[in-house]
Amino acid sequence: MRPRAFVLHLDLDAFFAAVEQRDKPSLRGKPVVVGGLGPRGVVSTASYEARVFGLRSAMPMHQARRLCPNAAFLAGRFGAYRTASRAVMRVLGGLSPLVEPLSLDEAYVDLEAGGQTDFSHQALIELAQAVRAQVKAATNGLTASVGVGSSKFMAKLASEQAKPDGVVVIDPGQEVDRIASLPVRAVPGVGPMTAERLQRLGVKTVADLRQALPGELRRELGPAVAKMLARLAWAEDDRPVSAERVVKSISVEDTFAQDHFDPAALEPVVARDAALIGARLRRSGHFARTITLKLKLADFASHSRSRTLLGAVDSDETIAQVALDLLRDQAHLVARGVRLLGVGLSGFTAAAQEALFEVASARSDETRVEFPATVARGRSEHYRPGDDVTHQDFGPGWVWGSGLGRVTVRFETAASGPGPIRTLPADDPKLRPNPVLPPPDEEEDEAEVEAG
Ligand code: TTP
Ligand code: MG
Repeated sequence: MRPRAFVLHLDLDAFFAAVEQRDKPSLRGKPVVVGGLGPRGVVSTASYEARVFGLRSAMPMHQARRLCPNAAFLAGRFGAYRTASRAVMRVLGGLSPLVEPLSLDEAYVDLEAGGQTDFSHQALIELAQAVRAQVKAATNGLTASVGVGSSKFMAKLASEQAKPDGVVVIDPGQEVDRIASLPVRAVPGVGPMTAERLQRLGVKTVADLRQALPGELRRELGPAVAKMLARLAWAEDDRPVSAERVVKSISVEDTFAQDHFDPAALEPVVARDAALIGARLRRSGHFARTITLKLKLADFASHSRSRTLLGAVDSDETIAQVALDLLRDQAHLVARGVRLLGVGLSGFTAAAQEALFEVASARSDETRVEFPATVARGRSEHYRPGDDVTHQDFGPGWVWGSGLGRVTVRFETAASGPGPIRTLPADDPKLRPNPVLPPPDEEEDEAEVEAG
């Protein structure tokens, strides 16, 4: 570990919602929710104005609508998010050659590799403020929070504490005290499952973790995780910032305390894993075409089956549906006892291919059909809330709502100030979709999915 605060972590504030507020002036200062708008959709993110009502990422959309009925509920515009992300990563690339993107809106930077020599508190605060100003300028107004510390753990913690729109520098020497009273969830790698297991041992905070008996931790979590956590509890984290993160697949796995013999008992596990992994996929800004279900049996035999869909998807519902189908295909194995179940995604693309996606066609197993990476959405009946449109007479605007053959559009842009609303026939020949196209793929885009 280096005694200098050389890791910078940057994370945009309420990213998807902030892009929407930037481009839709009438929504600035108002509750905005971006996510799946269908009956089983979940919240991707909520603006800080909506968070006051208790809205959170991954919350079911129907619950969000109940808690905050007056929010604007938008479907999301990935082209715009990817464009903003690209601009942010460029700014960070100017700071150091060692930039590790974790998702579309989040990255670590190794400041030492970038030639920084002054690691005084004041110099780091100034640097972080300068980065935030550059990000704001490069994205036409998005705010980022920045944390700086002596490790990834500290830098990320610092940026969380800086939220929203702030800077926190954790000086070397402060680390151990700084984390003592935090819940174990603050430790990297501790997800809901691990936290639950720790809770069973009476371990709630980082300080509790330091007191825990090594033998108990090993038994509950396995030797590798136990060792890692024992170190992280003392803020020992020497994970390097690494720019090479070409991740081609992501997965979640559950190892069961007792073997399962009944496929029905595994179905809720599959559904939960699908939601977890779906959230990670959306966070990375990707869509996936291949879904894999892995089973490890009591006799340690390992079986996995994959299905490649015709179109790339990112909804929990579709991932779950295909994974459950794969489970059904392997139901005969379950009788041998399942000790581990995993759901994985691969075949990432930057754009959805919803027009081509039909679950029925997904059932024809293991057939790979190549399609172009982007399919233009484009018929009037497909206008989704938040989509960009343009009208020959009224200019550019966004879809406020649609249905019954009509589209309601607010004619405004990032630069225009709040604009008027008009309701038009959905087949008005003067009205066209006007999507922000995602930037062409560069090498760096490969690195945006978190490993796991
Ligand atoms: P986050 O950085 O976790 O959240 P945020 O930027 O919206 O808010 P803040 O950082 O200020 O707390 O995620 C970045 C984007 O990733 C988010 O805007 C939407 C997307 N996302 C999902 O789609 N699903 C999720 O479960 C999460 C956590 C994020
Ligand atoms: Mg963020």
